[in-house]
Amino acid sequence: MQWRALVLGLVLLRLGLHGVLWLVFGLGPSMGFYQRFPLSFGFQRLRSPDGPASPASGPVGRPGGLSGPSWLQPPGTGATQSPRKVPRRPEPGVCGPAHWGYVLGGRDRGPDEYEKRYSGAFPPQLRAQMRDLARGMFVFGYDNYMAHAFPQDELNPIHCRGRGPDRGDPSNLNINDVLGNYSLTLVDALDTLAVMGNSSEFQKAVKLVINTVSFDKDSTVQVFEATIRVLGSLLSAHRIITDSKQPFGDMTIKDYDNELLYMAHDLAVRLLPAFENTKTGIPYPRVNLKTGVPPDTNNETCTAGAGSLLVEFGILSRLLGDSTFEWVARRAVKALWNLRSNDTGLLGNVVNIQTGHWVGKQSGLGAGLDSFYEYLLKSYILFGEKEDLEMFNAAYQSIQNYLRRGREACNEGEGDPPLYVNVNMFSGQLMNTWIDSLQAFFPGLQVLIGDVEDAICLHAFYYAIWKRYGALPERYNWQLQAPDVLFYPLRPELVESTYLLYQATKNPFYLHVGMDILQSLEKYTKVKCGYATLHHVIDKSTEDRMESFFLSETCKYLYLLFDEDNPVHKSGTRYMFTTEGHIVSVDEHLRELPWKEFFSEEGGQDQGGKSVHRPKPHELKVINSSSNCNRVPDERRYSLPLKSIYMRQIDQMVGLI
Ligand code: DMJ
Repeated sequence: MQWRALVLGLVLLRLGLHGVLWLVFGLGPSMGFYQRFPLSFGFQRLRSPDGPASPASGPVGRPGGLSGPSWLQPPGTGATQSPRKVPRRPEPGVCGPAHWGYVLGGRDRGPDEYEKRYSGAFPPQLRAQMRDLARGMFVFGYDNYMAHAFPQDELNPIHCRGRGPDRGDPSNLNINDVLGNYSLTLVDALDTLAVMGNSSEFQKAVKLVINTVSFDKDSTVQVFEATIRVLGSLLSAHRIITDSKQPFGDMTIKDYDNELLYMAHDLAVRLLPAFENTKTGIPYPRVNLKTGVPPDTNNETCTAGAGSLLVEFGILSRLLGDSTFEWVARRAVKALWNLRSNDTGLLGNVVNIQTGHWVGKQSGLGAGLDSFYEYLLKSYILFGEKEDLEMFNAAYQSIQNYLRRGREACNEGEGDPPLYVNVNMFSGQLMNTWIDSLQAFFPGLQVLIGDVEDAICLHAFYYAIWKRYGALPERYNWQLQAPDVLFYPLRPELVESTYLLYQATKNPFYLHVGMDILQSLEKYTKVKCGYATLHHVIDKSTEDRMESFFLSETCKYLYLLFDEDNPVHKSGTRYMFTTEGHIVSVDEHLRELPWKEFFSEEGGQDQGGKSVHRPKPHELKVINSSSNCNRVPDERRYSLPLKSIYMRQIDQMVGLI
């Protein structure tokens, strides 16, 4: 009897092991819908490395250097590894269904047909169940924040307490860069409430923000974090409130007098000192909201931090009719852009704002650079300024030339599947063998430009890592096939890309990915009063922190993935997401330059050759206090139809959404 039980046990163990291997190394069951969506990607493709990775040392990346995956080799060193040409963008008018057809392999099929065909692969009831699970996730986190943490910045979900800046340790930048003592989580979550159609809570939350949040605080925060999490959210909520169409339900606020816009202006003015007294025009990374740039401040900033302020600052400028904010943000982008390597066209990840010297020469798609690229494209989508698109296109080509390794096509040909690695900005040489979890946003950006096939592939790589750990480690070493940095702070990037790829392809594969992510978040991160950071993706221990982007991004993208009829994709208005996931409608009004009557676009001269006044850094405050602040957005402008030329541009850029 015992003997039989032993044999049965061994058989079951073997079957279980097979199941685990299949889940870890494959991308999931071979169901019908994969037949038209042939993705075969898993870690088994990698050859075992001969030895441990040696980051940034030795001949890594040189032809004939270390053996291992072909990602170690620079582009152009193997028969199948020439630098990839950026695929031709769909022509205006070819976007949409025809392009979707192309993505899925049948040129003549529109998304509806695919939806019909695959609807059985993810039943509508299951979709509704997942949508409710995502909403429940948000509500649990939000309610607990309101009950245990508000008015503090963040929720400590394990001990059910609030968290504010670490006054005892000003060098604790992990906390102090983000937490400004301004009810961060509530502010950051505003538009998620609207997207989920919760008008009563949205109205309550907006009033609470108006009545209780102040920026007159002795807090030294990172300019970038304050911009994307707070400024961006205030502007997004303001636009939702003042939208004459109200697609999310009644999100109007009784007697609303543009208070959120004024608050955004107040915050932005407090951030402006970061742009003064900098020799390059690249801003200081941190300011004190009361006193300006601290005397002992650091002159080094990361590229993404300094160069991804243009969307929020540009929106603010265009709503107020005050060029100052856009001007300083644009000046920073251009200053960084001009410092790119002449040889590779790449930028590094850390720069000295006074000397323009690159302190960090690593060029990649993750930490330090991610949203820099994202905002070149998104600024163009929003404002229609051609130079932003030109910079983006050039950057994208350099990325293809130097960062992309592996074979040319996603799912066929010899060699390893493509991967984007970290290289030295000047030489293009590989600097290390890890990628970080922030880089998982990139497939979403590729969807926006129509490079969907490559997006599918990179997303699959990240999903394979997720499947292995039930989360994304902060850094994953692709040579060792193991995490380098083990925490997962509930980041949204993989969900964001999953959502955008689902919108582009309508392939239910992405719903399965979303379900998988939802379920592992529930399983490993849900704690007594919210969702906790995973301290260790392998042993699944947790940390007592729930970052505000969990509510503003992770939950929002998960919800939108399953909420097929959400106004974000069904109302007829085109929405763009800021890097913090805040929705902004793409409309004509934001493509106007309300200050054109005062300043010409090109340096110092108007079109008639007359010299005109340009704002100089030392004049910034004067310009602001002479204030355009009272100039409120003209409601009539909102109802103008988009000009067809802009429509075409938008189609070209966001036609897939
Ligand atoms: C968010 O604050 C934003 O998405 C930002 O662009 C990157 N980091 C976090 C999420 O991981």
